[in-house]
Amino acid sequence: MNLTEIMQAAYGKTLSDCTNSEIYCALLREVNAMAAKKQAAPAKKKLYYISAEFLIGKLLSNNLINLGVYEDVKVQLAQAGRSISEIEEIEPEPSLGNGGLGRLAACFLDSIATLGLPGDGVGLNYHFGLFRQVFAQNAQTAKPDPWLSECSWLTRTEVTYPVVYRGLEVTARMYDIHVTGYGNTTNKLHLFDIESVDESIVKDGIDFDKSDIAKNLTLFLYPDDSDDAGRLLRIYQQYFMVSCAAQLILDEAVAKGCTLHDLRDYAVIQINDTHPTMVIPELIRLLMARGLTMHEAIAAVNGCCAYTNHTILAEALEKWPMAYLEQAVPQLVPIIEVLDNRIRRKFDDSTLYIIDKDERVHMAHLDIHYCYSVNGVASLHTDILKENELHNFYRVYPEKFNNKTNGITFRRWLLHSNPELTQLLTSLIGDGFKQDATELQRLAKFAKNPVVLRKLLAIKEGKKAELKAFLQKTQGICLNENSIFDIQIKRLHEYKRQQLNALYLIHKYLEIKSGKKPKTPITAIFGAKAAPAYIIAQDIIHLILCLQELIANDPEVSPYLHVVMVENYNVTLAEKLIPACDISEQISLASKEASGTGNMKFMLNGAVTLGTEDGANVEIHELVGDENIYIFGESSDTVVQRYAEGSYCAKDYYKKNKKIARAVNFITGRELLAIGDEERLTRLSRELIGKDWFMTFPDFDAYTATREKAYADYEKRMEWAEKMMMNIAMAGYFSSDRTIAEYNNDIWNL
Ligand code: 26V
Repeated sequence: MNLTEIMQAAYGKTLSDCTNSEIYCALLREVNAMAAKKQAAPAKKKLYYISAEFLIGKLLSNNLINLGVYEDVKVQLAQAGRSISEIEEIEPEPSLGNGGLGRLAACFLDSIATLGLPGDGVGLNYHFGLFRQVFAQNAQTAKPDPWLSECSWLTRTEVTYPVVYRGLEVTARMYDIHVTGYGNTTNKLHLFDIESVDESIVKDGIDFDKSDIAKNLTLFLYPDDSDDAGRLLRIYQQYFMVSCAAQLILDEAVAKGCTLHDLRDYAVIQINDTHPTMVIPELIRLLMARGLTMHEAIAAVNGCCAYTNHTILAEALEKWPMAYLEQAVPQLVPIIEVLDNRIRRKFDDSTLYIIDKDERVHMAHLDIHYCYSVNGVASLHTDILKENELHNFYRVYPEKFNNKTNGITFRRWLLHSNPELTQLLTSLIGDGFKQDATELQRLAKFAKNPVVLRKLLAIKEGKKAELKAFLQKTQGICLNENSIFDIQIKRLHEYKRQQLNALYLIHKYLEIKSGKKPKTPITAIFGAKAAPAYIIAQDIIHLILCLQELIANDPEVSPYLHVVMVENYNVTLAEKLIPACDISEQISLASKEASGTGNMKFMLNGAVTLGTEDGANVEIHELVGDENIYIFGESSDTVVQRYAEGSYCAKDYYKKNKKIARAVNFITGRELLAIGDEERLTRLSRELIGKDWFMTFPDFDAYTATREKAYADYEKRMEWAEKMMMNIAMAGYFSSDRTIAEYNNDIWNL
């Protein structure tokens, strides 16, 4: 790639005379042209990864890396006095996901292309994605987050489909984004949209008229579903996505010679959580319209659909009232009824029914009956599905259940986000790990080598200084780079227990006040968005922001403890925070976090985990051993049992444990009330004492003690560096290349 020639041809200017935007747009066009040339010839059988979320992050650097031209471009820019990081800043980040599930889908697309497998993503082109988070008066407010612009990775295609609802027909158009594989072929992410969407109906933050479907269908990801209109809109969105996907799948299969009876030889559909579940009845409907009997259509669909479960939280398992489906997509109702009747005839067990006694459709049940594979996303999660949550289904379909422990793409989470570490690892073990991540294990032999360990520590220091500069520039936050960076970044949810972290910080604040100062100062960093309708989550953000203000203004404590909540946490921020982290907070209530993937990104970048035996933490623990991780808290068995017995009483802990009482009372104490909102703080404290549904109190003492132990160990720098090295060495298992190879071997057979 010759940038001088490209800029001359595009703008008639030298590289140094071009603006950053001009360079960004020219590079984008060039990358797209290169990617287009790398598309493989259509394979007979293809994977369709349908997902309501694809949290792809910025694409420029990632694509340059995958196409093998990143270094070249960086050098050419530098020679013209320009920097690649300034060009990267121009790119808007599409916020097409909530969190882990969407980011996983993006990592998977990268690995599918990298392994040279024929597989495309299918989703929706939300104009404003998830909201942009803005803090005001120590609280979260939500604003639209537009990302579509003239110069975009999205290309408009000529593919259009009709999508029919009760009393409404819209025309869908497909837009494509190239998915580059690392040194391999290119696949596509297909995002569907309609042209009648009207961005101007968004008023007042993210409020809009939820009833005008033709204008609002693809405005936002998961619009507020706290009311009926919001829930109905989600059904409209989901049906739009799956109807487009189904039409695309059938068209592509038929073009390759499929007779429809043999659909399974042409298509495999991975259903990412229950959001795309309606693809099952929709495909059956379309196959029947093309001449198959119901029986034949069901068999054809069953042969190509596979389902991934990403959560066991009851409130997150979708159950749509039949009345809503009647109102939006009446054509699916008789099909779903037939599917349910077949189950009722076959099994004398109402827990297996698709339609319950309240006329609600259990989307996960539909998936399990009519998919040929059902998988969980970490070993513990799959075990819990089999033994508890989906036990009755496991009994009748043991052969369908399998585990696929999540993974992350090392291209983005190591090569791109931490080139300095990548360079060190390459100098030690060569660059084979870039293709085969398990080669990282060869680093173990350097775990006691002081010269290497000092280099590792120096890289961490450098990334901390970089994060400091970045947050200073973008958010006006000033970090102490000589402190311990202790980071919790993930969606704000009670089960993830940011409130436990906050209780520790209150405890620590009070300890410092009483004269117990930490050897090395501590910086506790949070990043999290909360669903706008999730009141307690908003209250927890409020508490953290109030603590941040209180401590920053307390000269007795601020030299030793700094609480920071970064605004609008997203993929770009994660790429800066993770390489700079010392301690990775993975403190969900055991049994509740299906897997987590941030935990894997942190370990790969040499952070040490402080966590519960939950999700993939269990597998991290097994791999690195007790010496290289800080595990605390009650086991998932105990937690499951407590819920079953209904035996947990928060108030008992509050009454008996002085430290818990002191920390909880502080929430509504004089200092915080002087800064914060009384209603929010009281509600949160009442919630904790009266309910504490996610059991923070039983783990409080163990968490505090284990966190102190980690801080004490941090002082022994060489021993700490050894832990860092062992985490990196054992991270290879968590490459999404491994996960995708397993999906392909066990489920897709491409
Ligand atoms: C969704 C909702 C929606 C309604 C309100 C409450 C609520 C709570 C949780 C969810 C989660 C939806 C599924 C999900 O995102 N699961 C995440 O998937 C990741 C990738 O497999 C996994 O690493 C995370 O542990 C899991 O939470």
